[in-house]
Amino acid sequence: MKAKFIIVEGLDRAGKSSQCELLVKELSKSGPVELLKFPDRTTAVGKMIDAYLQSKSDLNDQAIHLLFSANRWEAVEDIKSKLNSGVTLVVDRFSYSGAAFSAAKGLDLGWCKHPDVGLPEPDKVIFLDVSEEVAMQRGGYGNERYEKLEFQRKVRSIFQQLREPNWAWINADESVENVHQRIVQALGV
Ligand code: NYM
Ligand code: MG
Repeated sequence: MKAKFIIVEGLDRAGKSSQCELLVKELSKSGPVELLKFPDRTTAVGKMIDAYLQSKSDLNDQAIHLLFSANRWEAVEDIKSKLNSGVTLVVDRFSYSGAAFSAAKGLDLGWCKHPDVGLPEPDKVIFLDVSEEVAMQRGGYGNERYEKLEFQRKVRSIFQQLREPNWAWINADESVENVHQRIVQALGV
């Protein structure tokens, strides 16, 4: 199997982390696979993002947007070298989250997309669409910035604008196993 760059997107509480883990397990049956997650909170830039998300620091909307983008750019050599050496990457959030969460604050969508131009393009985007009711049943949102119903609604509507025909838009309200099966079907593996 040729290495693929697979991006998993969705609102908070959509089940991305669990689904990414299951997908990595499944794909590893047919070749090398690794999981990446953005924001990567372990880098210097990632630590600034983490402080912002936890409201331990304040940054203006443009500045934090550019930090999220920088956090992807600082991984670009690693991403490219892995893909070139045949490692499929499953990525928990990437540029689409970057655009959707910042544009939901009222920033221009075109401006939001621009800093990510030139980053690797996905072979497939899986969007996990969770309803508000199920997100609430899953324990509701946490304490981080953006984890508010009204804001998540706006983010979802921007994701709908970003959606392209090749996205797999998957109902994430179902059981973990069902959602996993749908993802596997969408990828044709
Ligand atoms: N987020 C994530 C952004 O606002 N911009 C980005 O570029 C990325 C990758 O960070 N609410 C937001 C979405 C989430 C938050 O992500 C933290 P996670 O996957 O919950 O750790
Ligand atoms: Mg979250």
